[in-house]
Amino acid sequence: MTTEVKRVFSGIQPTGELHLGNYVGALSNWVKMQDEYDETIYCVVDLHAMTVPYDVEEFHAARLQTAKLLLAVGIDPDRSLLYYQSQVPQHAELAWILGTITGIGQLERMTQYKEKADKAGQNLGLFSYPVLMAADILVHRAHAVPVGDDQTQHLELTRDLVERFNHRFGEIFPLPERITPEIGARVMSLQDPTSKMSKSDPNPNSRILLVDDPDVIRKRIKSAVTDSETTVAYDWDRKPGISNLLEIFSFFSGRKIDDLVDEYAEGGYGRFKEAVAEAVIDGLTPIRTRYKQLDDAEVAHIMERGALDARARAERSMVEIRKAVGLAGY
Ligand code: AQP
Repeated sequence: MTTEVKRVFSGIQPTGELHLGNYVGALSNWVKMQDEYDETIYCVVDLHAMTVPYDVEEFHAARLQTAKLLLAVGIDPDRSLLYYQSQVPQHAELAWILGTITGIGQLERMTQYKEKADKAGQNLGLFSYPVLMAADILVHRAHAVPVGDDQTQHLELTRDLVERFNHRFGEIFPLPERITPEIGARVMSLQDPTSKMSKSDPNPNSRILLVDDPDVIRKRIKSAVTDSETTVAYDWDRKPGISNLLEIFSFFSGRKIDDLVDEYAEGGYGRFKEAVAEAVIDGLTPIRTRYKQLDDAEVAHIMERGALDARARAERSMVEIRKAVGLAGY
């Protein structure tokens, strides 16, 4: 059932607003891969976001806001399939099937589960989150998955499940490859450069949102935690704060880290931070502008159209999967 068409799948949760880490680590690759692969499929994974406590109205609004941001960063609905996960029930059906070949011990080792369960409390959905993520990827038989570094363990589980499933039921799924950017695969918090920038960090100064205006961006970068020295250098062990800013700077300016270090090594952190802020502002301004121009009803229509197409594609896969596992017919 493997095919010559090279297909990309990735998803993002509609929990809160999207931040620089999401963009640098994942979304920028989503956009690029539209030119590099035959098919790109992107999903707002709302079922995943239900695994932590949420407010129903805010959650509903965040789905649409996330869809709008994806369009604003450059996902083109004429070239990519874009939809809400919950509108395609085959994701959940395949997750059930994959769950029957997933070991409990393997899920218990997932660091994201441990971290989130500590913060938000345990539930079965949170525990089986990586199985649903595997189903998201495999229901489209994707070959490549652009994600940040934090998803490495989940992708490994997906690859294990592919091998286990194919061995038991026949060659149904291709082995998906994780695609991460060379720099910025893990953008760190601006307030604690030893932990990743995250939507759920209670301190808003820890992150920059894609819709933040220039003044907020300047303030957040100015107050980013660094160290007590004055020389700009790329050294994650000794200078995690400065190294994080250097990666962000390099991403947005398109310049090499060595080049930036040469130019900004001396001259103090103040001047360096100002330059980082201006590069980020230049990069995010077009996204913010496009976001403001998008019409809610039009975006809802795009998502509806995407779901129709995604359901048809996912069902084609499921017909073969059901047959392989012995669930076809009456
Ligand atoms: N700090 C980051 N650096 C690089 N990539 C990141 N990603 C997230 N944070 C960073 C990548 O963004 C994609 C979408 O993430 P998600 O929203 O589906 O899941 P997440 O990893 O749970 O995002 P957050 O912000 O960290 O949310 P919370 O706070 O809820 O845990 C993924 O490809 C992810 O790798």
